[in-house]
Amino acid sequence: MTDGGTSSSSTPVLDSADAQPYSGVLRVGGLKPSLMEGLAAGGALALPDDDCDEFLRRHAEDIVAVVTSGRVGVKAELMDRLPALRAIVHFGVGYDGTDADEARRRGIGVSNTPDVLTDAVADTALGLLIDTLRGFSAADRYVRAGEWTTEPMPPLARQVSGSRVGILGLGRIGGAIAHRLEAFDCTIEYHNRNVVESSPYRYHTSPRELAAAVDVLIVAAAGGPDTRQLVDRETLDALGPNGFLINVARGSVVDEDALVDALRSGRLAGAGLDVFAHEPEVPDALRALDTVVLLPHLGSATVQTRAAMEALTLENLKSFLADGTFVTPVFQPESKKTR
Ligand code: 8YV
Repeated sequence: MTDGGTSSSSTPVLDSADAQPYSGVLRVGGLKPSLMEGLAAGGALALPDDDCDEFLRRHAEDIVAVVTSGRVGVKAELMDRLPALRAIVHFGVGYDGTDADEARRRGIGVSNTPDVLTDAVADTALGLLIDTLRGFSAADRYVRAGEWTTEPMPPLARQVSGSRVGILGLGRIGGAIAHRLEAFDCTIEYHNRNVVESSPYRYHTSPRELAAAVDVLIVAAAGGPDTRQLVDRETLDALGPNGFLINVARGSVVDEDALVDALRSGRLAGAGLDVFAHEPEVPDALRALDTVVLLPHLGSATVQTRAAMEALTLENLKSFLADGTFVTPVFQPESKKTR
């Protein structure tokens, strides 16, 4: 802020560096509104949605850091156009929208916001699990439609307590889901890329083997090329006509066409989904099914969690701008870029 006066003015006058702490920063895609406002107020630019050629011609050489969401991310083509890029800062724990291998190859660091959203996402998984097995959302629609006075009661539902639950991906979020399930006396089993030595739960060597052993399969694995369609048609068939799928991870981890097929044909009992293959598109066939609970990717969407994610995103950005390192790196920027 400046009053246009001299340095003897009683109003503090910031020099341009203080007023523009985020110069050299580019926002890619939509983020929490207060985060977008704070970035813009600090001098960050925003990549226009369309016709970004002229924008990039003017600004590309100045951009050292991108702030983005895991869903949008930075692909190799955008990296190609940002020759000074050193840091990709994600608002969210997932960073599958970014070509992370390519970033690493180029010495560009990647950060995310782990831990701060673990509880909110695990709570969402439990909420979806209970809603899906007990049919609460469908029952709510029945009451709202005035059917209680005229129609038979909704069909009897399935018990959550004591059920056998398989967790696909026993990381931070998978572990927090398991912790909650213990209070429901559930039998917990899991599949993970590696055996988790400290875990008391039974390990299965494949998603299919896990699905065959449980009533409910909860997907908590990170998205990205390594987990693409890990839950395939055979895994859904192994879960079977009395089985349920819950997904709070990424739509890409499940073969969505196979899921729709299995649900429509009754080869799967139901599903609770916070994530989809082509968000915000949701297949019409899913909307038509009462056995499915659908959420608009709101796993981390609480006031407290989103504030913590925003704070950690800015901590990573400021730390990078100050000394070239992140607080919560997926991997740090290389001090000397190898392009
Ligand atoms: C999103 C998420 O970041 O952290 C993740 O990976 O999927 C969410 O928390 C959030 O919805 C903002 O896009």
